[in-house]
Amino acid sequence: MRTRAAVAVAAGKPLEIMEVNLDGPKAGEVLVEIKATGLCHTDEFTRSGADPEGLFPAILGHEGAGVVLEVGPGVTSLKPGDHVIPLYTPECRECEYCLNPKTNLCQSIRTTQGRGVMPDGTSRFTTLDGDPILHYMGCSTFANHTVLPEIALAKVREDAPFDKICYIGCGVTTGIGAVINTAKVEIGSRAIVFGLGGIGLNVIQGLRLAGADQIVGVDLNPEKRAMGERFGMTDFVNPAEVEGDLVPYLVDLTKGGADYTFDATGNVGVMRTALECAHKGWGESIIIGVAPAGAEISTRPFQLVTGRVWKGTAFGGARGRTDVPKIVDWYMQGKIEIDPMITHNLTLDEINHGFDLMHEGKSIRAVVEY
Ligand code: NAD
Ligand code: AHE
Ligand code: ZN
Repeated sequence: MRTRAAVAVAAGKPLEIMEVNLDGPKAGEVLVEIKATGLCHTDEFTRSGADPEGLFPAILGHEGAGVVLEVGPGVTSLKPGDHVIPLYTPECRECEYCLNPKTNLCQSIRTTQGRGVMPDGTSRFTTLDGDPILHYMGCSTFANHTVLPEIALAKVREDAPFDKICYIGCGVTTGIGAVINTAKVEIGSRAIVFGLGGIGLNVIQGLRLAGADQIVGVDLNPEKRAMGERFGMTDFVNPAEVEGDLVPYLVDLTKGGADYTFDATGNVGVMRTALECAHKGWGESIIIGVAPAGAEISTRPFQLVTGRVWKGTAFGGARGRTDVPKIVDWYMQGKIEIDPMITHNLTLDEINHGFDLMHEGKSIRAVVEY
């Protein structure tokens, strides 16, 4: 079939909107009509060329929601008409990783996913001239139709709005999951969140859900303050307004250091600050941000010797087919909020403008509806 897509043709170039060919689903695969997709910073990270794993040409996008149109041979858990959220972290429930409760990083299709192809080693997308176009993070939600492995789709309730629940495909689950699954924050904790964007605000609402007493938000953009407070932030710090070193300032503000700190910036200098303002003896710092090619983190080992813990999290430690339907339920029950974070609704033709808004710090989540 033919479908419309935003194609990343080369690193650093704007996405090109074009008609592409899409082959039908092969064994174990599912054809999905994407109804809405969110623009996550990670898509921009790859488009810009900062991702060491970035491949071109590719159809980016990993945050979406849609409807199953057709299932390939052997697919048993889904049928046409089912509502689904694509999962860049699949859940096969059979691999060594899925069988270990300590991780959510299903590895059953990681190699082919990282090469931009389906598990059989081929791509379903081509240009109208027949040249291959690669998949991205196994999802390619910047196409109106896409093909995914069955194990990379969470079936969700049909009354949930696509233009909101698409965000659960990355940002919402990553932020809330980092608090609940990775940090396992206790009631009464003090926490610091660096970066109040599409991920950091969800960390804040996760901290509120977990019953944290103090939630400090740190961002260079003063306009992020209002949204942080809207979701439960108790203190705002703009590093540009702090005289002297930020670490002692934040340690003082949290009465000796935070129980939990979160990096949602992708800046390795911020990651160091986040570790060092965690409480001596027990503070844990969780890296969520994705850092550019070649970047490395550093600190004095003494920071760890004296009891601070450095951790990371992918997709908030969530097992997608199991956890994502539950997060959709939380949204529908009003336990978590999504709507105020979707600041812009765009068409596919406006997708590059969506990335401009992200750069300018004007959007939290821009959502493209097909
Ligand atoms: P975003 O651009 O919406 O937000 C980033 C925020 O950080 C902005 O508000 C910006 O003003 C702030 N910021 C930048 N530099 C700062 C600094 N030095 N100090 C304080 N604040 C600073 O991005 P996002 O969509 O929220 O994503 C955040 C990061 O998380 C990105 O690196 C993204 O790639 C990553 N990410 C990781 C996962 C995962 O599974 N680990 C999932 C999604 C996104
Ligand atoms: N390719 C990059 C790393 C990118 C990365 O860390 N991706 C996160 C998801 S970000 C979603 O917005 C992830 O889940 N990683 C696990 C994995 O297996 O890729 C690099 O630096 O090489
Ligand atoms: Zn993402």
